[in-house]
Amino acid sequence: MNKQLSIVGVPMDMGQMRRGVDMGPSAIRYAGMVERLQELQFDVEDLGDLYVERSQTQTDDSGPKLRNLPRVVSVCEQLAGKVDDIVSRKRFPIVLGGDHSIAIGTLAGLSKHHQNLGVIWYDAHGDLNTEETSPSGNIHGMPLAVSLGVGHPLLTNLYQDGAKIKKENVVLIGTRALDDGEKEFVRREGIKVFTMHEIDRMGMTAVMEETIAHLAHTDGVHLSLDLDALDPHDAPGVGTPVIGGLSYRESHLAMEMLAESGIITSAEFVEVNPILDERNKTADTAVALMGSLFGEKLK
Ligand code: 6HN
Ligand code: MN
Ligand code: MN
Ligand code: MN
Repeated sequence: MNKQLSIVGVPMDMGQMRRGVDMGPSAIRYAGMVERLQELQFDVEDLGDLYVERSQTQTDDSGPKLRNLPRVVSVCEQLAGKVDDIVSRKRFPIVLGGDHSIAIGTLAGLSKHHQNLGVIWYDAHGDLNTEETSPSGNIHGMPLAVSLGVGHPLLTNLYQDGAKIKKENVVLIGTRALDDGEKEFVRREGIKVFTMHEIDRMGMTAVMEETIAHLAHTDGVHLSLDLDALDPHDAPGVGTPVIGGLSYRESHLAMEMLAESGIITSAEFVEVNPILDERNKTADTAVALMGSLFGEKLK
């Protein structure tokens, strides 16, 4: 694994309606992220946070179907450039959210360096909505569709024109709250999905073995980890919690298997909202999972 890590925080809360998720990067750092990774002998560079406008004082001018579109676009452009630069310097990017809309920027930046990027979408949700199918108008429910080239042109053509990833290179894990339009998307495109049902039936070990095999032909794998994939018991500080989620131990097992596989080349941890949290539990969980992803148990 690349031992040179670069962290970038994105205090973004405009992809959804609950304030506080902009404080996610601070909460994750406060939970001891940098020290944890340094103990594992990584060279850690913290690039701080991107500048994101405060949303509370601004009115949304883009209509309810794509809330805060211009501002989401500008932050994601900025993030894409930052991620592109990190990878150009041969370092491993770790992006801290912020809401999940930022994945549009992360994947756009990564796509400059990968023709065949694999993506693991570890999330209760599919994030496969478009402005037509979205029940909320919140862009954090759209980043995976956008990265596959489906959505508003300002989003799909961000940083580089068109799709950033291919449908056969995507695996969803922990899914349990798909909207009707998202179910249709998954069926139409034949996307690989391990719902909670499959995880219950197969067990996380088999799910991760299949995931790793499914992505074996790619030229890098990005882990997009939405903390709401976990059960709200272990990750209460998220804006869109869904009961019946992955356990703390299952999630560690998943991260440990990814560490053993050595396939992960970038990661993001999103949707931590300290305002909704219980004593920074969700940020603590994020940092603990990073420990496993970066090989704590292999030491
Ligand atoms: N997330 N599917 C719902 C929507 O509004 O589109 C929820 C999206 C949640 C997004 O948690 O990153
Ligand atoms: Mn998400
Ligand atoms: Mn989610
Ligand atoms: Mn529990």
